[in-house]
Amino acid sequence: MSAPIGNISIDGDRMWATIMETAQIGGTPKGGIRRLTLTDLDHQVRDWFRSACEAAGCTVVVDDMGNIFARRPGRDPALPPIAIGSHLDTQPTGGKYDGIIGVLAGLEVLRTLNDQGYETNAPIEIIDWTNEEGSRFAPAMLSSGVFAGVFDTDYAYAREDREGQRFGDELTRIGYKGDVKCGSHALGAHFEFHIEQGPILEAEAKTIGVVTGVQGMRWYEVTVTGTESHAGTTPMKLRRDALLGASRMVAAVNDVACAHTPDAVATVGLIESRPNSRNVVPGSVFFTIDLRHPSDGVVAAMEAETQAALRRIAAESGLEIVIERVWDSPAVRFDPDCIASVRRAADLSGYPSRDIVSGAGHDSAYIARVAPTTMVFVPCEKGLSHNEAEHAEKTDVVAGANVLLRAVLETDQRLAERAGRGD
Ligand code: HGY
Ligand code: MN
Ligand code: MN
Repeated sequence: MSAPIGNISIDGDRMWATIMETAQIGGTPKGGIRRLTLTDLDHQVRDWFRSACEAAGCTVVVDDMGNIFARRPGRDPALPPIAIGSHLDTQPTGGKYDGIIGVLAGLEVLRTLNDQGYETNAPIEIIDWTNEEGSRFAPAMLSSGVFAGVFDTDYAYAREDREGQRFGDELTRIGYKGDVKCGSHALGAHFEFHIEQGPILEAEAKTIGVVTGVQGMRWYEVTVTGTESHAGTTPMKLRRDALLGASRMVAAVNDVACAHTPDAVATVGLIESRPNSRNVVPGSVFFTIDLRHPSDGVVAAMEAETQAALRRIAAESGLEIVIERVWDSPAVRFDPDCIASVRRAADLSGYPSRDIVSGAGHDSAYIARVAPTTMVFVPCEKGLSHNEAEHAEKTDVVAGANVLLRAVLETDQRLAERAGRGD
């Protein structure tokens, strides 16, 4: 008979050592990680993860989107696996914890179950979802999106980075284009452990965020076209300056979010001015827009206001404009039973917790469409993330991993009983 769930704890030192070890793969001088998806560094950490899971007795399968599934067998192979998933790819100036603690806490859960000789009813699967960040290849959460049927592989393979490299070619190049069809197996449930990436838990001195859902988000690509001309000879009133117009548009995007405070956010994170020469009036500017709000209705209103503002500025400035919506991820509500298991695990473990809606996107937002899903958050310092200075306290990360472990084990028991196959 296995030990009562509440008495099983992970080995915090071992997990922390694993986080610090893999942080060296793509580690930056400022203490962050630069490990863009499908680069050689992503290849390296994938190989590391695969061998660590095999050493823990897992069978490892890679699907045709490069998602890695490390499965620990349970008592009843007929039960769909309970998954612990997140991502190992990072932003260009990412931190050590975003996505990474979710995958490595999953590995620690497996190692702990092995140490304890604990046999689950269902198999447990640790998943590394490819291209969660969407920084190199837009949109974000691309591979969990294919798994959930939101995108197909042809669309995904054709996505290009800013250098024109194709997702499918890069997946093949690093040897992670598996032959298993993405989305071809069911999941009994999906849990994701992650830093909050915002200021709320730290401000309220809460150790655990019981994540009830994810806000709505939309991405756009904008091209503004004017006329390249000589910086010294073109009179100001004759110019068609694409960068001047784009600058006014960036300010207008900011105004749209400010008109829907306190919950709306809007970001222009990527901008390219051409020909990018100091003595040429810019003739063309490409930039991206990221709009988010907990309500899909408000995101739609923000989209309409943004479109109107940008088209007005273009008309006033004599510029052409093309606005393309490249991603629409509606607001998501997670599974009530999974949420309750996280809340109970936090209470059982004596950690202060609060419900929270995720401002950041996560693979769980898409997986929630095909499996009962929720997330466990822990605070990060000053809520800072997507920054090399991202920091989480070891005690919080260990606490969160213990809540993850206990929520997964309780869910395993609940689902087995519901299937009439519990121990
Ligand atoms: O954009 C996001 O919220 C996530 O970090 N990919
Ligand atoms: Mn993440
Ligand atoms: Mn991220």
